[in-house]
Amino acid sequence: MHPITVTEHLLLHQKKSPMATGQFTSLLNELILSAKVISREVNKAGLGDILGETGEQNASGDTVKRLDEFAHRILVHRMERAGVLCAMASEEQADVIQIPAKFPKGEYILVMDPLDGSSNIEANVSIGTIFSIYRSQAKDLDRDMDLSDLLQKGSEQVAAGYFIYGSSTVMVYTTGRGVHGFTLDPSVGEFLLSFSDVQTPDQGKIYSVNEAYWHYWDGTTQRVVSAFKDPNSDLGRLYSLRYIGSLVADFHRNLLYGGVFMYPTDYRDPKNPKGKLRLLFEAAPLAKIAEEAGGMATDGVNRILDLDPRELHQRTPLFIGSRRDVQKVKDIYEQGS
Ligand code: AHM
Ligand code: MG
Repeated sequence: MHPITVTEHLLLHQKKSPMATGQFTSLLNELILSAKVISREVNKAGLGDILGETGEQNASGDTVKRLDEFAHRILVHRMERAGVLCAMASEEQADVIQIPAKFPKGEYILVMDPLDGSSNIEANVSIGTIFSIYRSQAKDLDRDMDLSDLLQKGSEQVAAGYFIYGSSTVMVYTTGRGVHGFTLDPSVGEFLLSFSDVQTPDQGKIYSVNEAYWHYWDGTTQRVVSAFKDPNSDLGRLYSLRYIGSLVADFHRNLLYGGVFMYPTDYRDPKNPKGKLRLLFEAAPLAKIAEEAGGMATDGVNRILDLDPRELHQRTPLFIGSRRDVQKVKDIYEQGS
């Protein structure tokens, strides 16, 4: 059987949408090309001097690895020329990224984490690019975009997805019509459809959390995590702990096998008073994918996609995955301490 390429898949979907102008398909095609370049660099990273730290810190204060910087630069370089965006934001840059006046603009906004999980680069652990696409609310696209143009609720996302650079390179995306996954065939340089309309199991068998932070959590959060290892819990099954420490990889495994990923508030840790993960760059795009696959995502109380961002680099607690598992988390937070 002839495998469907991601380009064919995008074109088929474009035809089904009366709103489609082709701009959106071009946007995804440019992202795919950027990801292929990043994938190539990640695969050969051990060979050159590209590995290692730049010595600088990114907008969130993390030490920047060289590949993070490379991924950020390649994405900005390609996407600003694509003629489909009016602004971008990257986890690697503090402010809104404007499209230079010499390039044509389009109606879309790209929000991205160019290389998530970068602390794992040296150990050959899977890392990834997360992306999120919004439509600009501004009437006049010729002006520079303000922060307020970018601070949209996750529910406004037109599309979201990620690329994983692991044992193979995988792309997962949704435009609100199912979650579809593609695997890069390096021999032909094409992403080929490996699953369409993925639905995550309603209840999983995996919980994923950095349990070393136990003493940074309040009693309610400790009870949340305990629920997944309590043989007498009403969840009714034995869970396994799996934690890679690379969000895209942890999320992807749980999406396919079922389970819950948790990065709670560790309010006694002055470094990360609201947890570590960023609402716009990490939580919102994965929340859109989780919901589209039949799962859920919450900050413990509120639906992630309903949160109103106030800052570009805002952090949020995140509980995401199978519906029944995330509901259990919410129930415990609702009961309180
Ligand atoms: P990064 O964007 O700087 O790579 O940080 C995000 C990563 C996630 O991939 C992962 O889930 C988390 O940090 C792990 O954090 P911790 O080491 O505190 O468990
Ligand atoms: Mg990240």
